[in-house]
Amino acid sequence: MAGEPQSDCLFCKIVSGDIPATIVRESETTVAFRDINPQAPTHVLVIPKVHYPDAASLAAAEPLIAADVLREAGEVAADEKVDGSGYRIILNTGSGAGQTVFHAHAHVLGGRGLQWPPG
Ligand code: IU
Repeated sequence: MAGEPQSDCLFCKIVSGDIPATIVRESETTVAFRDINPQAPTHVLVIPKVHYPDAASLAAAEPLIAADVLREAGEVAADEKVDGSGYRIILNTGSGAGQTVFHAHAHVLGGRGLQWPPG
């Protein structure tokens, strides 16, 4: 069923606690944890507890949870004190855009200068 945990999904296993992660925030609907391959001094992933393959499909099915992900991303930036200097919320969507894990997630990147356009 849509949104149900997927047995082959790494991020579903982080939600269930079967795979460890450095969790920095948790809400009723989301988990935020440090990326294992950080691309900036702050690099945190915010994921919904429900399984959708990308942010757009999450937003279409569960718009309130998609909003929770964005709110939590902002809270991460405040917790990490990168909100003053500026930070980026990134939603890679599709393999051509660099998505490698097909459970919706928002990257929160900050703590260094960020170029535009991104590569
Ligand atoms: P992407 O947008 O799908 O490319 O982002 C997936 C991210 O998940 C990527 O930055 C990985 O470093 C990160 N990640 C992780 O934090 N823990 C893991 O066990 C795995 C990937 I696999």
